Amino acid sequence: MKKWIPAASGLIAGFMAATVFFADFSSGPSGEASKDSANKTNAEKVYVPYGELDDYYMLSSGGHSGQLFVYGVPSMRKIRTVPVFTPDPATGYGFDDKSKEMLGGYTWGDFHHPAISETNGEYDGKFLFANDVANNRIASVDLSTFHTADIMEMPNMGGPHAGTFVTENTEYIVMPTRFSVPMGKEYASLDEFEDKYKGVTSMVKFDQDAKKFELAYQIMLPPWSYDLSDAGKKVSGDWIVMTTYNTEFATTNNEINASQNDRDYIVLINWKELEKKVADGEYEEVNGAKMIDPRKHKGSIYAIPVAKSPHGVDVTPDGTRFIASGKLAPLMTVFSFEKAFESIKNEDFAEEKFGIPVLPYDKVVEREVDPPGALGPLHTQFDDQGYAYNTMFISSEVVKWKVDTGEVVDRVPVHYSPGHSTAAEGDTASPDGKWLISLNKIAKDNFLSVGPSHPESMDLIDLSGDKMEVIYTVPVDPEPHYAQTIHRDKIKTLKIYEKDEKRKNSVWNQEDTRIERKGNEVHVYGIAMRSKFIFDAKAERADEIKVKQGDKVYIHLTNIDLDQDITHGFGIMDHDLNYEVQPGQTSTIEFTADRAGTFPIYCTNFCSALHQEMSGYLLVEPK
Ligand code: K7E
Ligand code: CUA
Repeated sequence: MKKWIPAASGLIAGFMAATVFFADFSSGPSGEASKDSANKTNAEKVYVPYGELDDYYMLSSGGHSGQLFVYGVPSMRKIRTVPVFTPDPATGYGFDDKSKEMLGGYTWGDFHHPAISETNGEYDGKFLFANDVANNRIASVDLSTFHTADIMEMPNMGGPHAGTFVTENTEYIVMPTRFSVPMGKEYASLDEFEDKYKGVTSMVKFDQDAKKFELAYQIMLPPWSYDLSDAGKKVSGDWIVMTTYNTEFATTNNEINASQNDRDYIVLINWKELEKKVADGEYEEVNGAKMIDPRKHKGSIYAIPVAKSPHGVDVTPDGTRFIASGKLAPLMTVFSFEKAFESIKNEDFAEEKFGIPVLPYDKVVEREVDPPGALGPLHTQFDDQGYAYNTMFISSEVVKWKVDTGEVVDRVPVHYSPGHSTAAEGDTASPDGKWLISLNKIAKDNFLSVGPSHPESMDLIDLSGDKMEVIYTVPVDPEPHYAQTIHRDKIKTLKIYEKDEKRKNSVWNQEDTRIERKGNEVHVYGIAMRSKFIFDAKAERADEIKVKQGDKVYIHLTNIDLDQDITHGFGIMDHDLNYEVQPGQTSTIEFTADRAGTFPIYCTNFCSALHQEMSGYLLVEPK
């Protein structure tokens, strides 16, 4: 058996044999011996000694788990799961009143693309945005607490798969749709697809002080499907670019029918101009959204033909180019913003689709990059040396190439079928290089088997030498769809929630604890501290909640232990209720005491030596 630490390169060699079927390596695997100046072994590179911290946070979507996964890089240790679209009993997310209201009754979401808020095209580490493909929602996570701050549902959309991504200064969070649907999802036969169905993009604003979303406006586009998109930077800062597929308008057997055309489109949108249109009232109101229809409000939206069923499009860090990946066409196509602007200025249009002028491909393209045998390019990341890195889904590899020349300089196998990859600060105006993590859809034989279905995997790739080197792999729960990797210095977390005596429903000392009755509503204003609950300090038993059957009960709990990491839980037996109060936090749960009886209450978070004693009773007196 191999030992786990030094085995990284040996394992890779082992994988190589298993990978022949998947990949055709023209340049062979990269060197297995470390060539970086420090001459560290692969094991040393990933090892973060006890007591030291990782350099980067990798913030990864949890796909249809609806959660956000937080990893440290380079150790690849999982640090936390942050519940976003799915209730989580460990933290009580979705149980307390605020988070329950945010979730709106849903018990799952499909979170694909995290986007960290940006200032001047750099991650600023303040918020992270998340899309829910399944239920047309957008969420924000406050990176000072790693708590979900707001969730908003958007009308007229058919799954905002192609979001989230942010404009240069987080003016907008952009959410293009995957499925086209009739406006308001009203009934319309699929025979009327071309006519009645639309592919809507939402432009969302986020107020960072109030921590609230607002739908600014929507763009009505043809019933194409939209895939992962990006915002421009610097020269292209006013623009967003989106890829499309199914421009065939297929409504059945899409595997074949949506892949007929040799070309689909890249859509180019000037959001600054559209913003002006909206301010000037150039829109229609559709189900509460300000809708821009390019057939009525001309300009600001253009299309460019691109090789068959493109998957993603990424803007280069300097904002001068955008790169579309082929999925079904084995090539990356580099387009020039400058050329596109020139064509637009000269009104050099090849045709028009749905009121959208189509720019001539030849005039906007800069080059096609087609590494021999590399199949299924999906997404592009960048480093600090002018190189691009493309994941190849079908040939299971990462290809490194020079953006300026299209020259392919290196290829490395990953295991297996990578979707996205994430580079350190990889979506910013100044990527760091250093690390690339390949987010693989299939792990197969890499880990101990847990049945027919295995975890997904993440391969850590060292970018510091001339050759890429896969140095480590970790399993991950489905599905680490996409991630962003941000330097740890940019994230400033709270140690505790600040003591705010004016906070609604908060109680900060024993004397103020109380249980108040208003008709059949009972409000408990309690505190949690090591190692007891105090619901009413003046009562005979301070840790007892006594109500009458049928009462509506509100438990407002404040954790007055203002010490980092001292968190308390609150669970009630047989009631399917549990929530968490972090240091200095106040939260409320609400329930109807419809069953008479005696129900123990206890702290669910191991908080002190006397955690086991931190308990009480809920007594529900029969009617
Ligand atoms: Cu992230 Cu098509 Cu879901 Cu690629 S998009 S893997
Ligand atoms: Cu508080 Cu355990």
